[in-house]
Amino acid sequence: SDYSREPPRHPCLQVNSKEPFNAEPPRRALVSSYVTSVDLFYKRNHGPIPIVDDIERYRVSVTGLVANARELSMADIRPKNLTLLFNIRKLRKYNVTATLQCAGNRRTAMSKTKKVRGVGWDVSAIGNAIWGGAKLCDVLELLGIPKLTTSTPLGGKHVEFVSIDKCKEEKGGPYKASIPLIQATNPEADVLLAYEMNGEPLNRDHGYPLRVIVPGVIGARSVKWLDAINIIAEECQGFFMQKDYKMFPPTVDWDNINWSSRRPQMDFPIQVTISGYAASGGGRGIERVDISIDGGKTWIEAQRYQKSGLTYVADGANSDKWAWVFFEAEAEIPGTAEIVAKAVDIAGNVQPQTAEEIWNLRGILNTSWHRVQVRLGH
Ligand code: MTE
Ligand code: MO
Repeated sequence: SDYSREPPRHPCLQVNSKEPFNAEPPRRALVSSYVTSVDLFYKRNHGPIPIVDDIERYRVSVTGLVANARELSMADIRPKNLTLLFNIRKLRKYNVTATLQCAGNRRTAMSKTKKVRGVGWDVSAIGNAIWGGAKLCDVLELLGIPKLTTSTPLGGKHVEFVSIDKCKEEKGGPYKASIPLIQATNPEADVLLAYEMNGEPLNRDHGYPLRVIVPGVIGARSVKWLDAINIIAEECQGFFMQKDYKMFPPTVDWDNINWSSRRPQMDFPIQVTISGYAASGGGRGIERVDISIDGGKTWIEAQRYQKSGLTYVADGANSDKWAWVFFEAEAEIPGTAEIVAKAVDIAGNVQPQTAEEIWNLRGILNTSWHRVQVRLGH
């Protein structure tokens, strides 16, 4: 693998692995802004960052169980004013504010119960951005697959995203993942082929020139550096769908693991950190955030807010359904305290008390109460 042409990165990032490059921002920087700056957004890679330098020749092929396979150029996906004249059916650009989170976020804390394998993330493998791009459902409609389709006439039921980058988990092949066709063709699911992040063209780390954004779903399905979209009958058989990102109970260990016994993880569940974010997968809003300063014996409700345009909206209205919610609470802390934050989503999902009860072999989805020990004075 060639790591000689990696892009420049912000010096503040905590680097968890250099090759491939995996890094997260410091906790305080993360909650300083509702929309995470591109520089400080966590970076999760499985190989060297690919180089696409001839954008004119860049194509995404759409193939598989679809009647009219096609190659799409950037101009097809992101029509400039001039090319619009020649595109009879243009693809509208959408901006979707969505929180992306790695399933391995907070893995390090899970290792305290029992060691888990994987990149050792603290609490910042999560970020919120405004993604600009075409809706996947519109792209598929151009190719003859109507909105809200569960199966194509040729039997396609899943949409696979194949990338340009190569990784060792795929034995040198490309990173890939899939989502169900019904989700891909659902306009409400807001699945994007994104070419912008916070109003700027995607940078190399985040998938230039084009990536998938699957809101409300673990980051692993939001494939970067898109090369091909395949309509397939069964779920993608790639490593990251079948041999990773699955929840195994504590009775399963590396010598008795049966990967096919579990489904690939999709939605991410609820979680908060005391430094101030709460997020729930599947587009579910945050109903309440409770804060305790005595380790969970008594609770107070925190204020929640999101940003609408440039102003903060403090009614917890969940105006951006795919985005995290920031919270704030004031409490008087006696000498020492154990601060705990716990969120409830609109479906009534509550965070579990300890990582122990949800410990799993791959160390993913650590949604347990976040506890921070505080000592004042000295
Ligand atoms: N896409 C490709 N092509 N290669 C990758 O290594 N990593 C995935 C996903 N898409 C990955 C990828 C994982 S595990 C996560 S959490 C997100 O991208 C991270 O996206 P980011 O680096 O833009 O934060
Ligand atoms: Mo991830």
